[in-house]
Amino acid sequence: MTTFIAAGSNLNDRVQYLLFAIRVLQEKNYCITGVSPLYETPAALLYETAQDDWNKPYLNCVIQIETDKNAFDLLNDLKQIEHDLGRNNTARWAPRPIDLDIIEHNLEQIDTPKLTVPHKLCMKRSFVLDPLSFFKKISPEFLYSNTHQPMVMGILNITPDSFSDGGENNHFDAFEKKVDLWEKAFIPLIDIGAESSRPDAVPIPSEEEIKRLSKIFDYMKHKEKKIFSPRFSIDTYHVQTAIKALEAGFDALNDIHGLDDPDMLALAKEHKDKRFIFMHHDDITRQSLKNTVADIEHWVEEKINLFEKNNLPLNHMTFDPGIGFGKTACQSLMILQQIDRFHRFGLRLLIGHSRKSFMKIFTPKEPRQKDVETLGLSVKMAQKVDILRVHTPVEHKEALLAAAHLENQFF
Ligand code: A4P
Ligand code: MG
Repeated sequence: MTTFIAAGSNLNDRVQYLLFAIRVLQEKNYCITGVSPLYETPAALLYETAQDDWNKPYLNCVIQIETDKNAFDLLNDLKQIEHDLGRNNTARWAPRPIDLDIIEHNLEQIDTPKLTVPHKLCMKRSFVLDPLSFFKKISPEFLYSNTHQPMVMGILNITPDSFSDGGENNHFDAFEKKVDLWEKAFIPLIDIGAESSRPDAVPIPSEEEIKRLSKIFDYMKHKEKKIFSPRFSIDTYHVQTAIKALEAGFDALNDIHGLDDPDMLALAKEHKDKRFIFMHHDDITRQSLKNTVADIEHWVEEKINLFEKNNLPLNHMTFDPGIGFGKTACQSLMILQQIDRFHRFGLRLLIGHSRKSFMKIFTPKEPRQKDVETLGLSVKMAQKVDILRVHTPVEHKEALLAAAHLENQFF
């Protein structure tokens, strides 16, 4: 029976409490089948009781388990774990080392004084829905609420000619340091690319790409598997590189050629446990501006048909409209303006606007200097997309957490 548990902590070492809870669940013979990335969110508080020192940000995640136990036995176990981890302030919504709630249990409906499943408030709470959406399709009207917080994906380029970070991560040490830094800041996703995709970059063959990535592949194979470490995607359109990356332990593939290559599609069929980002990249610069989004919608529809025909789990497919790829600056801007038109597909939605040249519409700055503009757009886009792919993920996470306080929920 598949069950989802929402876990939250806003006291002391929040990661340790969450890890502890997962470990104890395992010891109690619950089979952990998935853990979402961590979301840092403002505390939702109650009007009557809220005190300043209760207003501490939470770390939340959703834990997917398989169990034969009924929901009441599970609830007893969760209460025991909360107690054992030192939860003693019984006031409602007081700060807590750990809170474990049953969100869904074998799709049962339970409504008793002791237990309500699905949890009665979960459909209102982005700190439950956002991590839950990592596993399940959630209807857009619930997901993209005022308090929705997208996942931030850090861009890590291993290229000597990268236009936006000047190849500074060319050295493996710098790579490791950055991953470590981002992990400590709870950046959930890291996208690693070894070929620059700027408009005038010289394409490289997969052999060269694999050579550039060889140390990273070793790193991925041998790195300690931690529950909350970031998920890694490989940014490549070369099948050979993608095969090696997935074998090495990458969690996802980011294909700027939109899985057009039949071999790439076959790879997706082979790795149904992995995630795939498919980007729109057709040249539409000659199409009329007003049809921009409609053209891309049409392309997405065809892709969805193809994925369905190939039995690919749509929940694992992320759509990227490809800002700056085969588009004029105005077309790129228009996509951002009308991004919510893509919600109807129910696919996870990623935007990669960071440092891109369409910003010439409002700034003459060089790519590397456009981080403030990127962040400005990100904060405005945050409630409409699932993933923001950016060069400055730590600053993004901090800015988004601050902005989320303006939508803080006092019930
Ligand atoms: N109960 C009923 N249904 C359930 C269920 N599905 N799962 C009963 C777990 N328990 C359930 O819960 C109180 C009683 O609800 C239990 O004894 C059980 O019999 P609790 O977890 O002890 O108390 P609580 O957590 O204070 O209340 P509740 O209603 O669970 O509220 P929430 O939703 O857990 O709110 N802000 C952020 N950003 N992140 C958070 O995780 N959590 C809360 C607590 C407030 N603000 C937050 C967060
Ligand atoms: Mg609770």
